Amino acid sequence: MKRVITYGTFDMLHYGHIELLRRARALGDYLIVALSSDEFNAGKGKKAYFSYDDRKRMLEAIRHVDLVIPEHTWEQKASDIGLYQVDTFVIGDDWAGKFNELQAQCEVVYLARTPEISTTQIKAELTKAS
Ligand code: C2G
Repeated sequence: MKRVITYGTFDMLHYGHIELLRRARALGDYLIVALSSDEFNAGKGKKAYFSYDDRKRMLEAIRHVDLVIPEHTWEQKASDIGLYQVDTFVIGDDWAGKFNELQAQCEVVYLARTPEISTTQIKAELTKAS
């Protein structure tokens, strides 16, 4: 069984996220999503609209996703890869090159982001429309 992991906030889930998850899952047989906690998001300078629990519930409803675990720190990736026997680490290419050190443990894949959609853009357009 080929196990894949990816990390992110996945706030206000949109088709860009779904496309990432679909392609990530297609690289193996089992997809783990490490979901940024509300506290970790604060460290990323992000305040998610939906709580961790709500974001987790939405991800768990996606057929491409097999397991959701919390992302608490930047550093946990190396231990997660060992703990969950991960074969492939995947993330969008806005992070290209940032996690190459993980190549010592597993395959590292940067997938092209889906253009024209982001949570930031959605929030900005909703604010403008209101
Ligand atoms: N994404 C995408 N296309 C978009 C928007 C997002 O492919 N239009 C991808 C991102 O590249 C990322 C994933 O969807 O791989 C989740 O995006 P975010 O929730 O913005 O995650 P991010 O804040 O980048 O967190 O430790 C890594 C961080 O937790 C990544």
